[in-house]
Order: sequence, then C-alpha cells, then structure tokens
Amino acid sequence: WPEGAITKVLEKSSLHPKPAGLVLQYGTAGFRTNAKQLDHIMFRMGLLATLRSRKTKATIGVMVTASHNPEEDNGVKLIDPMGEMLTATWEDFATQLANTEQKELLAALKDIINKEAINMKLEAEVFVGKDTRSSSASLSQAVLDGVHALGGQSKDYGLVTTPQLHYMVCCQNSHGQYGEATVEGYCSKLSQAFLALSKNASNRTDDQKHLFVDGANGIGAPKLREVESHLKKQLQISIFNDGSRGKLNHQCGADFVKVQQKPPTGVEISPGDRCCSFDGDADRIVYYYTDSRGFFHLLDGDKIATLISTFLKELLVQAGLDLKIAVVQTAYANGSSTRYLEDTMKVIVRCTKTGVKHLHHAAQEFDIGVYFEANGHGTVLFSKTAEEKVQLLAKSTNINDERKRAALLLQNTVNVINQTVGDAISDMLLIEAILAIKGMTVQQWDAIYSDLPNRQLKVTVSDRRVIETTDAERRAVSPAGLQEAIDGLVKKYKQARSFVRPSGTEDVVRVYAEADSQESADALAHEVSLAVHRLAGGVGAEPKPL
Ligand code: G16
Repeated sequence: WPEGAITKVLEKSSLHPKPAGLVLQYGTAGFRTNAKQLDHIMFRMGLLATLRSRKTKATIGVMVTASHNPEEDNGVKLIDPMGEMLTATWEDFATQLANTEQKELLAALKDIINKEAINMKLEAEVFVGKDTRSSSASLSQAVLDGVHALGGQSKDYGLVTTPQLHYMVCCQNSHGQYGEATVEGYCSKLSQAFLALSKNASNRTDDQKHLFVDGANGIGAPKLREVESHLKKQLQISIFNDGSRGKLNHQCGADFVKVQQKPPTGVEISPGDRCCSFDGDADRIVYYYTDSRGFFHLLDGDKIATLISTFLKELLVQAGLDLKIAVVQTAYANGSSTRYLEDTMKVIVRCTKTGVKHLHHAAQEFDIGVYFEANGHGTVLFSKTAEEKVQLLAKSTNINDERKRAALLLQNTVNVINQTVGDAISDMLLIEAILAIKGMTVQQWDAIYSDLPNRQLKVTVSDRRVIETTDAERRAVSPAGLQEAIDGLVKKYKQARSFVRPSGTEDVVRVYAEADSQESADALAHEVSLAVHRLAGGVGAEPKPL
C-alpha cells in the first residue's frame, strides 16, 4: 500500500460513512438513486476506480450523473480504459464495496486487491466529471476523496457530458491517438469532421440548416454551445431548455419525449421544424417534428440506426469496400424497424439486453457495428481493420472519383463519431451531415418505414427483482405465471408483442407493448401492467386504463 494509505482510507471513509443496513445494486449504468443516499457510494467508487486504474495500468473515468432521472436523484458511471463501460466482473466488486458495512471496508478493499493481484505501488489516475445537478458538486468531491485516500492522481473535468468524459479517458489511454483529452480537443475533432462532411452537401437555405434542440435543462445545452462556435454557421441551432429556467428532465429531454410521445414543454416549434432532444447528461438523442395537422412524429434510436446504417452501406458499395455491417438493438426496438433492417436493407440484426454495455460488446463483433437503443442511446463502432481499410483507400491516388469521395466521406464519418459510447452531440452532427449530404428532409427520413404503434408504462412493485427475464429480456421466467399471462394477452391483438423487465435505473418495472393500432397497443400495455401488478407484488392501486 502507498505510505499512509490505510490510515487515510480509514480517516476519510469516516467522513463518508455508509448508512448501516443500506443496500444498493449496481444497475443498468452504475448506481443510481436519491442523491441523499450516495455520498459513501461516491467515496467508495473513487477507491474502486483507483484500484481499477492500478489493475489496468491505465486512466479510469468516474462520471457523477443520474442521466435521465429526476433532479433529486444522482448516480455514478465508471469508465474503463478504452472509454467503454466498466467490465462486468468489476461490477460485482463495485456492489460488494458499496454494500460493505463501515467497519469492514478495509477488509473488502484487501479482498479485491488479493483477488485481482493488484500492485498497490503502481501509479493510478482517475478522470472525474459531473452533470449539472445541485448534488453533483459534493458527490464528485467524495469521488476525489476516495481517489486521493488510496494515493491516486486525479483530473477533475468539472461539468462535462458523460460521453465527453468517456472520450477523454480513451484519448488519454490511446496517448492522443484518438484525440486530445480536452473539451476543446473534442469540439475541434468533431466539428472539423462535420465541416468536411458538410462540404458534400448541396447548397441549403438557412431554414434547412436550422435545428431546434431541447437540452433537457442539463449539461448538453452549454456543451452544445461550445461545439456550435466551431461550426461556421453550417448548422443553425436554437437551444431550448438550456437550464437557465426549467428543471432538469422535467417535462423535457429525450426520455420524456420518447416515453410520452409528445414534444417537450419549453420548445416553440412550428409544423415541419426539425427538432431533437438530449437527455440530462447528453448521451441520448431523439428527433421529432409535428406535421401540418399537428400530429407528432418521433424519430427514435431505431430510425437513427436505420438512417446511419443506410448511409454507411451506400458508402461501402460506392467505395468498393467489403466490410460486414450489423445493427444491434434491444427488445424495445420497434418491430417495423427490425423487419425493415433485415428484409429490405438485408443487414445483420442482433438483439441484446438493455444497457449500452451489452450493445457495445455485440457491436464489436463486426467490421462496422451500429448500435442504438430505441431510447436514443447509441453510436457506431469501426473495427481496427475497417478503419485501416478506409484510411488506406482515402489516401490512394489511383481510384476513380466516386470511390475517392466515398472513402473520404467514410473517413470523416469515423471522425465525427464518438465510438466510446452513445453521444447526443456527436450523433446529432452525424445525422445532420447525413441529411444534408442526402438532401433529405426529416419527413423523408421518417417515411423510410412506419413504426408500429407502441406504449411504454411503469409499474411499481414492492421488489422489482422478483421479475427475472431471459432471451434478451423478451421473456419473463419469474414470477410464475407472468409470461403465460403475457402470451395470452398478446394473442388477443394483431401484430402484437409485449415484454416486461425490471428497470436498472429507477425503482419500477417497465412494460412495453406494440400492436397494429394505438388503441390496441395502449390496451395491451394496460392489461400487461395489471398482470404485473397482480403477479409481481404491485404497490398501491391497480393501474388504470390509458
Ligand atoms: C441508462 C443506460 C441505457 C438504458 C437506460 C434505461 O441510460 O445507459 O442503456 O437504456 O438507462 O435503463 P433501465 O430501463 O434499466 O432503467 P441513461 O441515459 O439513463 O444513463
């Protein structure tokens, strides 16, 4: 152990005591609950990140955020060396450390050190970032206390989006190969690639360049302003819900828009205006517009994945590159999107459990893996071979103009994408570039396929862990009788599908249903909610019909 570390851990941990008996689970994206319960978790995740840094001999990231959750919640996301989410085996260590009672903390640390054979004499470095929640300042200080107690070095990036911190970690550990580990470096890499892509667009009016962005009253708004200053007016952005007035994620943001299927409050838009919403830490994005009859049209993660994979597939053909492309989705993907991707686009489609960590790993198995959750969380991964082939072709001098143009477009596409994790700003720049290059309106993009009507609901139960699932969360194996009940209900409707799963970020069970009409999707979602309430220990009154 570094000199004095044991005393320091004991001393500092007493300043961040664990409430006796409190048990928290590592969820879909780390720990997440009411901010008042998280001080000891943050200190301990500072300790854990320092151990992880010694183990991997690399910089590790800790982001203090509860993303789409309400303002009073907070949470922590841990970032591994290449900018990906913390590896699954260490999630167990995180849970152990989080739930160890105060007097056994040292023993729990020693246990991890022994199991992982960690050399405590090695240097350690942890990058820390936070979102705009009022609780984030003191909670990120608790993380830093944990890092310093174990003798680690830290760099506090302060207010950044989650994907920006993922990017910094990757830049640092790739020794600058991925980019410069600064916010300025991030802005200039992405905007240069966007500007290079935009040169391939035909002349557009100011109206066509105009995009309305709902910042969810979170960190995305100020960070988008920084990027915008590099865009040389190629994109004209009006930012709403920028945090100057409204409450974080309240009646706004990507999660609200996706689940409620309506525009956020605080955005003044006219029919046909192209709009998008970020979530609280800007790792998700969804697009939408209203038509002349006032109907709302949502372009969610599935539509984004379709647009991006169509663009990439066309470029691969034009460039004459033989690279295998796949799209990774979750059970929430609209049935129409899966059918379109498989039957019309003829791309490989994979389905994983919810959580970007699962999608990310599945996408790594292909030359080009496009992964998106329907909620707008996603990115594109290029294998090393794919990137090398693109680079080589972009440099070559003895190819025709069409191949050259396609190769350069692919090269700039790689550069505009944040491959470490879903990134609302980077995704937005890519989508805007694609629409401009293809001369496509948001309505034309929407018309690629029609979504099946769908509905998402939440049911509160006394312990959501009683619901266990299999087959990428598409079937429930417990409690007994629940899946049979769902199967029976689904049979009543046309083109219907439904599943339930415990949320890993909120204390609820999520219900998803789709069918051939909105009335049927709503009725099915309601009936499945009732089954969950009855069979899985529902709390309070039974769910009412919509
Ligand atoms: C996190 C995860 C996403 C997941 C979402 C909801 O998003 O990163 O992969 O889809 O939670 O998860 P659940 O349904 O388990 O609550 P975010 O944007 O909130 O960090």
